[in-house]
Parts: sequence; structure tokens; C-alpha cells
Amino acid sequence: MDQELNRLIRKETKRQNIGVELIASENYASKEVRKMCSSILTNKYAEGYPHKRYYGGCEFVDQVEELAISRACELFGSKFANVQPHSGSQANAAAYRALLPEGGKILSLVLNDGGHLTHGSPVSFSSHDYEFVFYPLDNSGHLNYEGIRELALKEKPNVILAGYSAYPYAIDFKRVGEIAKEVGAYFIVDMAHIAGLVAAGVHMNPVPYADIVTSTTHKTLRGPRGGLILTNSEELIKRINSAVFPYYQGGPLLHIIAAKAVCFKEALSDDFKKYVKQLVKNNKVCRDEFAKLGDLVSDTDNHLFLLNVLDSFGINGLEAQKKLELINITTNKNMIPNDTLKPNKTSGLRIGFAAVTTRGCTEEDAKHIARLIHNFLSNNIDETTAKEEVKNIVSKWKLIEKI
Ligand code: DSN
Repeated sequence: MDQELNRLIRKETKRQNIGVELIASENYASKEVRKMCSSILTNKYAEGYPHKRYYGGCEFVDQVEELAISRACELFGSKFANVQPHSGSQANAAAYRALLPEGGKILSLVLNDGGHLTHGSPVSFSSHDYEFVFYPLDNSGHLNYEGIRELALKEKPNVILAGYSAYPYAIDFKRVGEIAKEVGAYFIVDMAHIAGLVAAGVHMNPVPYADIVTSTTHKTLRGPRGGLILTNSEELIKRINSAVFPYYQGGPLLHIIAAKAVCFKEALSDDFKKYVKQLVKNNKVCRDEFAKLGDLVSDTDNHLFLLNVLDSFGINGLEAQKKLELINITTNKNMIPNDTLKPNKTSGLRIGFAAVTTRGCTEEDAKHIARLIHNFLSNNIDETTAKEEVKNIVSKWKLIEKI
């Protein structure tokens, strides 16, 4: 037994159990998903794809990967899937490689407005390998589709990218797909954040409109940490497959692919649809409670919203994040549209309900969480009282080991 690691895992288990987890990209995977992650499938090398491997002994792992592929296709209504990307970043890298020449142009949303690092940040491979032009949000923080169209007509990009990490509104994939067609660009959607909402039919599915859809499997989709790529094009899946292996990755993680297969099966269930509907409700009532209390919040159509802590409480995002951690509420500092502070401070917090809803958070709890955060960040209640309230809220929820 590795005592050092066991001790750390026990501490992390306790942290997860006593906390209110509001990081919008996190969730709690089921026992079955976690069982697959620690299965003996980790022992197997299987470079290549089912029935075209570089190693012997792949007859069973071929079936594991085929099962994951067919369930992913069924869940999202797609013709083809690649379930090997180790992460969403790897999935995006492979999608770009499949569609773009070196230095090709991508139209996307900048990180500070809610995009992802791999959507052209100077610190990511993406901006080194490709040229990015960013479309702005309108003054209310919404996508401006006519603005995207005008920029696309002017810039003539190879790819238009939609799907974001901190965007609280619904995305009209059909509309962006039409713009891409009009300007002769490919259309990639990174649906990592909203994959669970898409799976449950609560958000427009990008698969019919995009050339390639990338995702992670661990956010609202509630599976293991990993990536996924979907397409309806027989030509593109060949290019995607070569871009994943051998271009960017070596051997696939079959234990994680098995866990993805479990996650896709779970996401096909009615229980999952109920979960996502509750998640969206919880998120909205929490957001509305902040608004009622007079705090500055974005509106929301999905699983997350942005709270402007600088103008609501006179502290920056980093200070708010650290202060909430004192009472076991986990959030992350986040830029808000037209932010005046730098990304290492920020004026906002990103708040999401995917994780707490899995544990059993109700709409009443979600309102209570808004009031608690408001009162603690306004210094209306002290740390001990606030911590006690957090304890009372989580005491009604499932332990994470039981999920
Ligand atoms: N880091 C993830 C998030 O928190 O949104 C995106 O990959």
C-alpha cells in the first residue's frame, strides 16, 4: 500500500465531500466510470484503431473501443467518432490539423471573452501553428452573429470555431454553420462545456451543422477526464484519425475509453436527462437570487453564469475565489466581458452547477448558496457562521464515493 498517496486521496475525498463545488467544468463521475478508469485495460498497448493495430492481443480492446465509438455516435447522432483524445486540448489540436494547412486562419472567441486556451491564446500551441482572428461579443456579452458574418466575409478564414469555456448563453450553431458555408470555411464546434446539455437535448446539437465537433467527457457529460471528436464526414474521420494517432498521440488509454463508453451509456438514460434539467434549473435560480440581491451577474441559458464581484463586493475575482475557499466553496476567478483587470486578478467569478447537482443540490439549496456567497462576500456574516451553513447544505447531499 502506498501510504503517502492513500493519505492524499483520503484528504482529497474529504475536501470533495465537505465542499460546495461550483467550478463550472467539474463534475463527479459514477462508481462504474471510476471502476473502468482503474481497470486492467490500462495494461494494454493498442496503437492504431480497432482491427488495424500495431500490437497483437487486441481482440477485446478492439471491442471496447468499438462500443465507445458506437455509443458516442448514438448519443450525439453522429456518423463517426474518435474516442482516443486524451483531453479536449488534444481533440482540438487534431481537429485543426485535420482541416487546416500550417498557418491557416481560424475565426474564434478570445480567451478573455470566454474562449479556451486552445482557441488562439498566445500561450497555447494553437496561436503558434495557426493564425487566429477574434470575433467580439456585443455589449451585453452575447454573440453578435451579424458581426461574425461581416468579419468572416472580410477575413475569409479556413475555419470558424464556436463553443466556449465561460459563455453563459445558448449558441445558435445552425446560424454559425450557415455563415461558415457562405464564406467557404469549415465549421468546428468545441462543445466541451455543454456536451451534457446537448446529450440531454437541452441545447441545440452542433453535429448536424459542424464539420467537426470536439468535446471533453468530464464536464457536464459527467464521464472520465478525456476528449472526443465527432463528424458526419467519412473523408474527415480519416483525417481526424491520422491527426490523433500517429500525429499527436501514441497508445490510446483503453481504460479511459471504457470509462467513456460507460459515460455515454449513462448519458443515454432518462436519469441523465432529469439530471441536466435540474442542473439548468439550479443554475438559473442561483443566478436569479444574486440578481434579486442586487449583485451584478450575467444572465444564463446553460450550466454557468458570471458574477461581477468587483462591482458587487469591491474585491477582485482572485480575492473572492480565495475568500470562498475559506468556507469550502470552490469557484474560479474569470474575466467578464470588457474586464478592466488582468487575467491573474479578474473582475469576476465563473459559477456552475454541474457538480453540486450530481450530489443532489436542489433549487432551494441553489438559492441558499447565492445568499450565503452574497452575505459572506459582503461581510454580513463571519467565517464560522458561513462555514456552518456550508456544512448544513452539503450534509443533505450524496457522498462522492456513492455516486
Ligand atoms: N479548463 C476548462 C474549464 O475550466 O473550462 C476548459 O478546458
